[in-house]
Amino acid sequence: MSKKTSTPNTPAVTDGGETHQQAQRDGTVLTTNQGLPISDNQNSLKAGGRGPTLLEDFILREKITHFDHERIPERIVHARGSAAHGYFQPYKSMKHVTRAGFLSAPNVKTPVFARFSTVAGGAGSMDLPRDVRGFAVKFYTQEGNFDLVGNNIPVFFIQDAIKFPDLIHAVKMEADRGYPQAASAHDTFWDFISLMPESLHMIMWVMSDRALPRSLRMMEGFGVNTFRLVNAAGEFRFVKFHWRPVLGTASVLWDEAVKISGADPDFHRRDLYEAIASGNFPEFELGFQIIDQETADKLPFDVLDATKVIPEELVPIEMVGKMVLDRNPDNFFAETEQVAFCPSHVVPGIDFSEDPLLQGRLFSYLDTQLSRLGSPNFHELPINRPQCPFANMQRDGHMQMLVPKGRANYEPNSIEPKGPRESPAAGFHTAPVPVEGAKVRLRAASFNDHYSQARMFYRSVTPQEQQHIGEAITFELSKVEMPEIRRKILGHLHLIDEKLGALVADELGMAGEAETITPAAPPVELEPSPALRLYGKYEPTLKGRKIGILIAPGFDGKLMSTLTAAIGNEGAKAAIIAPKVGGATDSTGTKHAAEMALSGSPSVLFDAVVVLAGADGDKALTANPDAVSFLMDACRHLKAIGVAGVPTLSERTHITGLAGVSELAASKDIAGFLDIARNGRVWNRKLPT
Ligand code: HDE
Repeated sequence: MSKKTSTPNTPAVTDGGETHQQAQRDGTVLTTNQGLPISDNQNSLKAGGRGPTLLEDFILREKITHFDHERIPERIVHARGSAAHGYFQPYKSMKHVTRAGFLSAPNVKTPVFARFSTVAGGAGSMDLPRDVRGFAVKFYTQEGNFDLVGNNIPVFFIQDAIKFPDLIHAVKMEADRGYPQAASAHDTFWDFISLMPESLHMIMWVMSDRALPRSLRMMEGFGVNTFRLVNAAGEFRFVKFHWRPVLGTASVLWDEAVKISGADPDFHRRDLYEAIASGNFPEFELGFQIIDQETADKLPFDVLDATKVIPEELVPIEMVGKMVLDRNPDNFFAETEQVAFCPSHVVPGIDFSEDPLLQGRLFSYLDTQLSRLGSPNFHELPINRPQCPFANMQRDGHMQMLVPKGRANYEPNSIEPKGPRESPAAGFHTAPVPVEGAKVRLRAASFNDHYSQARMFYRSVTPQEQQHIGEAITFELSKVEMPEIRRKILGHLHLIDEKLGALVADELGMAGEAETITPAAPPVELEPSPALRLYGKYEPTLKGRKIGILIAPGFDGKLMSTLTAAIGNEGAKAAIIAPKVGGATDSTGTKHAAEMALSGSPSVLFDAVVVLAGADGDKALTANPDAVSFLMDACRHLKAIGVAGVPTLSERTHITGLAGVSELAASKDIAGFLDIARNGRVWNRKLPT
């Protein structure tokens, strides 16, 4: 056995004097948690160079102990999230409807922290499963924190909080086998849905392209539950909260989502972080749908039922202000992980409704923070701490971080007359909503219609969205092993829309097998609401989008520079890809750097693509399976495609002459390509067979 020679550690000499102290103050000296400077962070303390480690090594023990406890329980839902800091500013005073100070004047700028999340998967799951996205915003107002904890879909699966644990158990990985992760395409989920017709409206949304956002910057947000606004005169009205992305909405196709999940599981997180880091700050407008009691009474559904939307055509959305996300968190754990949202965090002027889902949420979030963050003092963590003064008589508890002064830790008291006291004028007042009735456990009859809005949604969206809904349901049900669950869902689909039911039954190879379902309330025809569409609602734009430019030897360098500049002028980003990350040489022999290598940059990562090459490059790309898939996928995913100098590759990938494919023979052709790209997908492209 060879005996390794070990070098004895030479303790670093510190003078303990001014130079060292300054360095420690500057944060350049490594210390223990007690502030003890560390001389060696590479070797543990041993008895002899090759001997056992000594228990005495308190530095090793402190480091490892801290490491062992680095994780806290992840959120039971919405575990995977990404967040950003920013601010909110109203467009105008909303004093006539709410006394909330942060909405009182256009010059009030309120800091915010927004966290976007998936629901079903664990913290390490990928960004692009088919799922609802959380859209939670903490407003640090001068009257306390207001948390608007919403989703990117305006309705919810269930009407009453008591069903939430069942819903989440059903959608999460199955209890015995521990899979699938972050996927609703399995028996337990669809079993639950098949027995809970109230979930069907939400199911239509979750099977739509809304559940596959292109970017967290390009999705709408909704408060979902109905809240109340209360003004200084004590008048109260119902309100639904809406967020609208300034970049417009965009979604990916299912095939893209599947491939992106492999190519870049952090697709959304990276996109948000990079956009903010490069100064392209995501912006969202906040809108209010304000509903007085009289209007609520006339609606054909209950405003307290979270499985229903209030169509904009019936009650318009008033835009009241804008949120700008302009700063990435400094530390993922301290901020994004430890942020604690609670729908019960409201400010004077905002109040709850009796929505039984919301009522349960008012309990759940505070409760979950206690187990997740481990202490009733979680509000003292920097990310959760109000940015206005706060004072009360609550004391002590695990991890108390404040040092309250004085003797009076009770109220009323006479020994500290300047201590905190209640304020009838400025304090929060619950709206004096009349309540009466016997204590009962029942679902109001006004909650009974489970099919009409599901039908309205399906009939309001574009044909492409309808097609994707049909495909998504077919895909999910194809993964369901028990045929009786599929049959029951088919029965529900028939009630929502005969054609949809027939289509899915046919695609499953189960035509005529739908179970007959008797609805609690027969569906009624509602006016379609075109505002529920995802496509064609926002102005076409390339802002915030990413165009992949694949370059290969002999390409036209001038064309590439003009194209890159034109893309920048659109507010989009050009990403240069080459077969090798070192770059590629243009027709004049100049080498251009690449940001990405082709093997790691499939076209699914981009909104539109361009391929530029000379004769040699064309030949090399045609022989490269990654280049072939790059173009074939872009074609299949209906993306705008620009090509120059790649006749052989174009032939090989069957893209020549297809709609939305632009030959970039000269710089003047760039505008045409960008016009197509601005519109998103080329829906009229006939795919080669
Ligand atoms: Fe949540 N939800 N939820 N939820 N929810 C949580 O709180 C819950 C519901 C939403 O980025 C948990 O801090 C119940 C609707 C978001 O940190 C938990 C019910 C909507 C987030 C919880 C609902 C949401 C959560 C888990 C039915 C859209 C992530 C961790 C009564 C309006 C917030 C946590 C973040 C998180 C409970 C239904 C949105 C367990 C009981 C409806 C965006 O408290």
